Amino acid sequence: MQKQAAKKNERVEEVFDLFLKHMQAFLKEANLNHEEYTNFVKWADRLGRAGELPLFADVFLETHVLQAMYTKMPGTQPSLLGPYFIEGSPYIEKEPGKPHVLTQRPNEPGEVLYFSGNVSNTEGKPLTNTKVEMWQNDHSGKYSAFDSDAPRYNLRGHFYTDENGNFEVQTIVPVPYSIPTEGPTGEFLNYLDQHSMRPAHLHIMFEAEGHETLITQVFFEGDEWLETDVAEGVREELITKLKDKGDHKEASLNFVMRPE
Ligand code: MBD
Ligand code: FE
Repeated sequence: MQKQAAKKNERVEEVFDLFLKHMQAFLKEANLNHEEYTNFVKWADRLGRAGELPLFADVFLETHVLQAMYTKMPGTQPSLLGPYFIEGSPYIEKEPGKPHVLTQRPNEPGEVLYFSGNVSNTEGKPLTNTKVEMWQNDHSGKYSAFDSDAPRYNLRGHFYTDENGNFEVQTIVPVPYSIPTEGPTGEFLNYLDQHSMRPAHLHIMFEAEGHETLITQVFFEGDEWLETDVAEGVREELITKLKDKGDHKEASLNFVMRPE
């Protein structure tokens, strides 16, 4: 018996036709030979088997998808979701008058950071009760649930903006991140003679009723990798200052969401 065919998808057909059209022009220009094609297929197979396809796609392609979609739109520029977001982060309660404390180990290594911001929309209205989801690496440069053995939701969590659209969270200062260099993605970086670093960043995602979900990142002035981020995720308006307050650092940034 024949297998039931999957339903035709017009969008897949449209995009694949376009892909082929541009692929033909690209192949002509690149002058690709069959051996190079075979090398590519073998490398892509290693990439998938190593579980690095999401990493590779998010490092080398995602920024171009975002820039094609968003560069001319009002509101805060999105940045990369990246390969290290996981669902189900804990809700972070807070004590009255104090900031939220991002999930962390009892003596989480690193410099204490108080990060605050305001969320409004492109019409200037403050967005109360907006879900703020955050994740970041730890002081050793690792992400929980991936390359670290910290608890699954370490330095991950969510909370909501207050009645004025404000939030404040206590966390640690993230550090520059090297993407894995041992696998097929690292092999590819070597071919390009490119470093593997991303500047230190906070991942942050906002969800508000009636608004487009905003997935973005926050970067810090003076980071040595801002100009050469391997994943090209930096946007000027996402860079803020890390202020030295003696026993801790402070930073803030405001965010603007687009109504749906
Ligand atoms: C990261 O930490 C990241 O944020 C992205 C986009 C890609 C690789 C590693
Ligand atoms: Fe990241």
